[in-house]
Amino acid sequence: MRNVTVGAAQLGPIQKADSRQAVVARMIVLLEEAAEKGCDFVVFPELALTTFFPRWYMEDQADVDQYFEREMPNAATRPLFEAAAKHGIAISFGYAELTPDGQHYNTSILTDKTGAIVGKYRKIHLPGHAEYEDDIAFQHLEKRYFLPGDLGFPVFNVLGGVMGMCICNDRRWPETYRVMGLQGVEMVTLGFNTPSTNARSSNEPEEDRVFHHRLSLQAGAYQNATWVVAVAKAGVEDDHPLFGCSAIVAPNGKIVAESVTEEDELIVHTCDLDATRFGKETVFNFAKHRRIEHYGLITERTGAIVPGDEE
Ligand code: CDT
Repeated sequence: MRNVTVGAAQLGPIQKADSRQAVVARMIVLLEEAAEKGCDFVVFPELALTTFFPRWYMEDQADVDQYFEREMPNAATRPLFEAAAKHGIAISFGYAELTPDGQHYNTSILTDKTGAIVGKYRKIHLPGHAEYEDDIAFQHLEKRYFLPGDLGFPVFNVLGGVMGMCICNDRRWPETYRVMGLQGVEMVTLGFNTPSTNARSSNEPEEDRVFHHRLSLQAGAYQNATWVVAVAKAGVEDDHPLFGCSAIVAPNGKIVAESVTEEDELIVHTCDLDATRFGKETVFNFAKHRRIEHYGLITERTGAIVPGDEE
């Protein structure tokens, strides 16, 4: 057995007015609870340090940049890194990254148990739109504020296993998991901010949105024989509801732990990384069964083209 006890540290809402220091204090409370419960690893949500600001249309770059971190750790987050190192807990969380050469990314980092950053991922599938749209219920401006990630889907040898990250909308794309699956990933962690309603249609119940969330995680886990740990920022942020349902999914695709509130909440599960072996050696033995000679379209083509409609 190669056990890693994971805490999925869901955060309740973060309002525009909340400071990073206040959020980090909440994260440390969850980390302390995780330490008491024996966690090796604690995962926090996407854009964990601020409200989900891509819902707000901004034209002034200074207004946008107030949500970005220029270095990590920094003054606001150092107490979290120190608390994690004190307890010997690895952490992962998402934040808006502004690089020294002025590039903006939706990023997550992974530390080892000493608090050293050993992995970084920049969100690749950016949902939403770049310009203000006046015919939808609320904005989702990730394409305005972030560049698509430029690091691919790397995996990292840490915590005695093979760890990978993705962020929110990435979880809906099978390519995300498969690229990491092809590197032997044993645990994929991700944070998400998912609105409870569809900005473009009032006909999609929250129940369906949660179903698609779970379906994506469970399929990704099963089809790649990996643990998946998905952590929400939940609750009502300045009148905008986000659903919870943070979940830990086993390599057989079954949910083994799930949050029950839309507040700060820790769910814990001891994940045996060796439980990935069965799937990786049987039905999803990639080396034995994949037929890459038939998969060319996956990387050659972005959108669907119906036969007969080619240029
Ligand atoms: N944060 C994020 O990626 N949220 C998206 C909402 C998409 S609606 C334009 C998600 O896939 O959950």
